[in-house]
Amino acid sequence: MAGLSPATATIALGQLLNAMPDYAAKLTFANGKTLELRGPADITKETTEAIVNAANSSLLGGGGVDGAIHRAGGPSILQECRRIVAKIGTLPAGKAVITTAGRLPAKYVVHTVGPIYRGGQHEAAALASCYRESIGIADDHGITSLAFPSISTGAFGYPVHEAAAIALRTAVDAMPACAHVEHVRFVLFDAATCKTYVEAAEKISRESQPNSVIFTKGHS
Ligand code: AR6
Repeated sequence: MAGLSPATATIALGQLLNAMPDYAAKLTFANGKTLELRGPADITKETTEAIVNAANSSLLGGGGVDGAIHRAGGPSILQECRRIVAKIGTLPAGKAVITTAGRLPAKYVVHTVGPIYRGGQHEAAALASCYRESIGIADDHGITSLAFPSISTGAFGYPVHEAAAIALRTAVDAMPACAHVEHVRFVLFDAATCKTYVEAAEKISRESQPNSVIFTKGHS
């Protein structure tokens, strides 16, 4: 920006940043619904109406994204989780429950339990169920936008490329039937995970019916 005054250069830079998409990639469906991939990013900062927590069966918190959500959201989330466990017991892998979101920008937290990876035979169905049940419970609550982390690919050891294909395929298949959910976002904590999800999304768009979905690449 040689030759520009500092003020003009600042405005030009601001305009450039505004014009840059904040997603890494996006799938836009013929019905106008969208599935967006963001990263590297922190799901506790998300402004979608609901965020999803990769919890464990106790629902009492833990490390990873679970720890971050409870720390940022404050104690009211844990109190609600305790009430749920008192009522229904521990939560099996593949199931989901919902609480309010305490101090988080989101209004709700959907808590789901991913499978622990043990070789892949039985875990794929449980992982798909996490996404289906989370989208279902969000839709039942009239939620229009929902953000997921990459469930099971941290402490629970699921290989990211396998998990990404299951996560995206399940979300893409579940969204059309939703009365309320219109925007699903994957908020991916590290660049490598984000890249793997972008590749999986591009593959889904390549394999879809012509004109049913548009794949857009954002920042890289
Ligand atoms: N925002 C988005 N993603 C995050 C964040 C964040 N703030 N923090 C971590 N991740 P994990 P799991 C990513 O281990 O594999 C807990 O202790 C992380 O980099 O959080 O389902 C629970 O209590 C990874 O890509 O969840 C359970 O016991 C992804 O989130 C167990 O871990 C999932 O990593 C669940 O394990």
